[in-house]
Amino acid sequence: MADMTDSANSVRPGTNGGDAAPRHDWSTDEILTILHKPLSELVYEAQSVHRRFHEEGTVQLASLLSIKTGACPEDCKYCPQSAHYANETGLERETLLDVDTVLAKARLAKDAGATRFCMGAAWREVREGAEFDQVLDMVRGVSSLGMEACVTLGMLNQEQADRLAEAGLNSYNHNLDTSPDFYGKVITTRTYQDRLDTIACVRNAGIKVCCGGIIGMGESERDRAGMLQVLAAMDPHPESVPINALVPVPGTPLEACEPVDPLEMVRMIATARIIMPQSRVRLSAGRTEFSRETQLLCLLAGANSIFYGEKLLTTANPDTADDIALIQEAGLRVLGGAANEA
Ligand code: SAM
Ligand code: DTB
Ligand code: SF4
Repeated sequence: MADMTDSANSVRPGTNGGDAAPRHDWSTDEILTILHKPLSELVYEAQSVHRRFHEEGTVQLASLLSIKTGACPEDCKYCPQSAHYANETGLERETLLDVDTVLAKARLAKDAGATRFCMGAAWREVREGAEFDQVLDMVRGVSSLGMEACVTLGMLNQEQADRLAEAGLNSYNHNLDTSPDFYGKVITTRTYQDRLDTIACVRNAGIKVCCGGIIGMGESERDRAGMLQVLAAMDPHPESVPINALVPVPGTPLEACEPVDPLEMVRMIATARIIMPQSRVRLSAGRTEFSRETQLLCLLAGANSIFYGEKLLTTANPDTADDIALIQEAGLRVLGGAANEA
């Protein structure tokens, strides 16, 4: 195998050298070596891979909507929607939104330039019944608007994934969140293997996989590399890899975590780009704490999507006009075109 410590000079980074097939055998040590490269080299390498695999220079705008908020039985320590911390966070629970409300939001997002609409439910898992049928209608409605429909509904089984595929779902978001080693410090109510099993059902149903994680929860750099190792071992790689910086919500057990060093976010994005060259790398939660310049660096280091709209699921996100200006300042274009004239 090639010595990947000098991959920029020896082989096409992220691939098996001469051919363009992405690699799935990255070791955690190799990934750690990339994460630790001198920043100028790391960003150069990531930008080179990015240009080779994503010639068009576009950024996808994905809008998010929480279709069912709060009261989630899981204990994810970062999450304001967990019922375990509801007394401390004070987040109001809401029942599932109706289909018309969701489709009206999707239309607004489309008019503002988004080409992907992601709907999130604070569920531990999907359960058959009227609520799931309602979500299937939302998926049908969003796809019929010509947008990529994405949902994140917790765990699911094969039959449920097949029904989502039939309804026209483009992607299912289910994150690993962190490395297998650190995972138990963040979540105890579902296992890492549960997550991998859900992702396998999504893949088997022919739905695109959106899978990434969070940095800034107290994990080590080896944990960050370990999470990327599991993602890159997936064959094919997840089509979409969201990298979130922890939003430390007051009342959650992780409220006092140190803010993520902006350059660590750049490093994480650049490394994801290098080892998963064809994936869409999403600069996700945490942008309100990052300067314009940090976000520009992330775009230069290979991020080619952002969440767009005033809200993520329950927390704030930058202004849409600022985001369009940011993309223009980077010399990039919005995927799909609608927002480029704004
Ligand atoms: N309940 C579903 C699940 O866990 O798969 C879907 C919704 S959940 C909110 C989706 C993802 O959002 C989580 O896996 C996590 O990576 C991310 N997330 C949640 N709270 C966050 C926070 N405070 N900061 C950064 N990312 C967060
Ligand atoms: C993902 O990786 N990040 C998004 C999306 N997938 C669903 C969610 C971020 C949530 C941030 C906390 C909140 O707004 O509640
Ligand atoms: Fe529930 Fe998802 Fe939040 Fe975990 S991340 S508490 S599963 S909504």
